[in-house]
Amino acid sequence: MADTTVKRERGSEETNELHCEVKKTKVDDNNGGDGVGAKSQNALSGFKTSNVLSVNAREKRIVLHGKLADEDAVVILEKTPFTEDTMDQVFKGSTLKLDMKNYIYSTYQLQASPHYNEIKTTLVCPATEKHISKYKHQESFFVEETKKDYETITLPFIEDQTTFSLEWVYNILQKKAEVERIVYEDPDPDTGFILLPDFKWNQKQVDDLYLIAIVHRMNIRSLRDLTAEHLPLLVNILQKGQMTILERYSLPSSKLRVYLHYQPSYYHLHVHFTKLGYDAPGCGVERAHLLSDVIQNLQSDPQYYKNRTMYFPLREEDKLLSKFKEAGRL
Ligand code: M7G
Repeated sequence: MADTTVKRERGSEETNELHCEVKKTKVDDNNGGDGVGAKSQNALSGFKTSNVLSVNAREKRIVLHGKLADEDAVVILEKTPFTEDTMDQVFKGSTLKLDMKNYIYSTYQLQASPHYNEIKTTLVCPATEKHISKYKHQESFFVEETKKDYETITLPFIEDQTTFSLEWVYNILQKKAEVERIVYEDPDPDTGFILLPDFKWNQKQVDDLYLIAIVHRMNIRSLRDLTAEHLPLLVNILQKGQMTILERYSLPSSKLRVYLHYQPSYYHLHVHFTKLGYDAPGCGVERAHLLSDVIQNLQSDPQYYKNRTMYFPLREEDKLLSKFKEAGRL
């Protein structure tokens, strides 16, 4: 059987860490650096839940909105996937309570040692209205965005600074945060990028591998800004990203889904690398554009993404949806 466990080498949000003590809440002793990973007092013990933003029984995830030291905060709690190499330990060090037995069938409650019961916890604090809305379960609506709609509705909306702050992206590019998590960097100012684990991935197993490549070039907001001029950058990300993931995680390109989101949440060009077979949030056809397709489209038409009509879902509280409605486009 394939070993899907990541051999760990090392393991921020756009938040004000001084107020909310974000870094110290992580409890992974392998991570090191900057207090990240250090075991510490539970900074979340003072968290007061105001409401549940979403709950997903299948993905074993709950997202809460509440207050932490008088600041609005969003907390995401997620049970993590099993790792094969810990199974022996899980059986050895646990107690077993029988629920029912019938013929050859029996069900139990296995109580493993706390170490094997870690809950991946993400804290956004202080959380803005946008964060609270992002994590809230909402109805979605498909939008058709023509070239003209982009110029008259979407672009002014992006330029109005009403989108999410890019502070966390700049922190990564300027080596102010997550430095020890960088998996690969090509420093070239035109074609270079930083590849690192997405904060949705705990890096303990490749089954749910999720990395992002953030480009060094500034001012490429999204797919819409791409022209044939950017082909060397895109090809570089695809090739070096795939090569690095093969070397580091033994995952060949035939097992990788490499794509861009449109619309993204953060308007600084970045590419998602997820494992094929892992149902990563946002990998569906309504939002994900395969990087290989993007490259081919730009090779056949240098202005492809400038001119075409794009389709994507927006959620009922998205400000961009209101703009489309105000313009009579929905
Ligand atoms: P997106 O397509 O702009 O938006 O992707 P989405 O979040 O709606 O998918 C941004 C990606 O960056 C997502 O996959 C996020 O999980 C990831 N991400 C967001 N933040 C704030 C961080 C961070 O601080 N560090 C890392 N490593 N990843 C992040």
